[in-house]
Amino acid sequence: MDELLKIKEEALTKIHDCISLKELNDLRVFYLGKKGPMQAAMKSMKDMSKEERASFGQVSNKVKQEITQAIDEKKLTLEEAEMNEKLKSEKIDITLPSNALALGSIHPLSMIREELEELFIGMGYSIAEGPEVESDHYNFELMNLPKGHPARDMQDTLYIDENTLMRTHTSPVQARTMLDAKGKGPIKIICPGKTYRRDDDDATHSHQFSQCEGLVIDKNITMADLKGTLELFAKQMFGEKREIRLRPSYFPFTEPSVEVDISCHNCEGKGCPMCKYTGWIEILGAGMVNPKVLEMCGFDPDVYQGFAFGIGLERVAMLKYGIDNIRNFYSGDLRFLNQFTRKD
Ligand code: FA5
Repeated sequence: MDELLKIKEEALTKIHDCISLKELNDLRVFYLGKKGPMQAAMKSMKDMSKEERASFGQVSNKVKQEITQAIDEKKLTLEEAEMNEKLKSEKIDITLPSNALALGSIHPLSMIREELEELFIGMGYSIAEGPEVESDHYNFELMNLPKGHPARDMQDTLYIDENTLMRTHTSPVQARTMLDAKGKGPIKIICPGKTYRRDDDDATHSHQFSQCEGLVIDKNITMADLKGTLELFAKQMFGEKREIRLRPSYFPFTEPSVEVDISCHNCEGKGCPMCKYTGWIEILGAGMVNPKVLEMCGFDPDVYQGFAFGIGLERVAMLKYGIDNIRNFYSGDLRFLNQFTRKD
């Protein structure tokens, strides 16, 4: 009996002090298994009287029960502690700042193009496209610039062969759109895209640049519609206070033709280096579609009229963002590009 109680005390102490499930399992095997001290003590039963054996049996069962219960309770405690430890080690601190993702920025020319597209789509225009490698026919002939026309010199051309060229402006898309419409209006399109000229590169000129063409054809279109549209464009791109001024000009494909100036947003029209002290900055060419062009492109000029404009996108971006050299747009220099952060 003393031996049993000694075994119990020793087992309960060891169970109490045990710190891992593995150790606890070893204790279970040791104290409750066949080769443990309990079994060894039981062997002495054969020398006992019947009464002694009965009470010894009772006590040994009780000891076994107590050890089992102690092990079960300890197991629960250890499992809980283990789980808590695991949770602690796997805890995620969602308040920690994340690693910043290196986001690219939208190219300033794309920003201007997208802004223009949004503005004109809002006014019911759709976006038209045309090829950059264009035929002389669309780029010049249908724009009322037959071979030998002196105004062809206004646009120094990169020819691929006698009849194929890199488009010098987005105006051939006017002809393509009108011919597609087969003489039936209305037409309301803009066409942003790349254009090419044999110009010497300098701070404001590039051999490849971007334009945005605009064309509206319908009945009863007047110069007032053109002016209202361009005024809205100027205010949207450069601010509510902007005004526009139309100066007579010449383009073979529009009659009358105008150069459009915008009041300088840098000096509010007072005069500064940006506007060469005139208070105005030239921004685009425009006019009423020449009846000859309408006719060549399948529209009856007695029924339909239209206006058209051609905006230099680099020029708009340079004015809007205060960029002083057109080459910045094409250099891919990240110090330049990173200044234009994404709106989103
Ligand atoms: C034209 O190209 C006409 N097609 C515009 C037009 C369309 C007039 C419809 C009437 C009706 P112009 O050659 O002026 O026009 O060019 C228009 C704009 O393109 C210029 O105001 C300028 O901003 C830009 N541009 C012209 N050449 C270059 C160049 N080498 N580099 C950068 N921008 C240029």
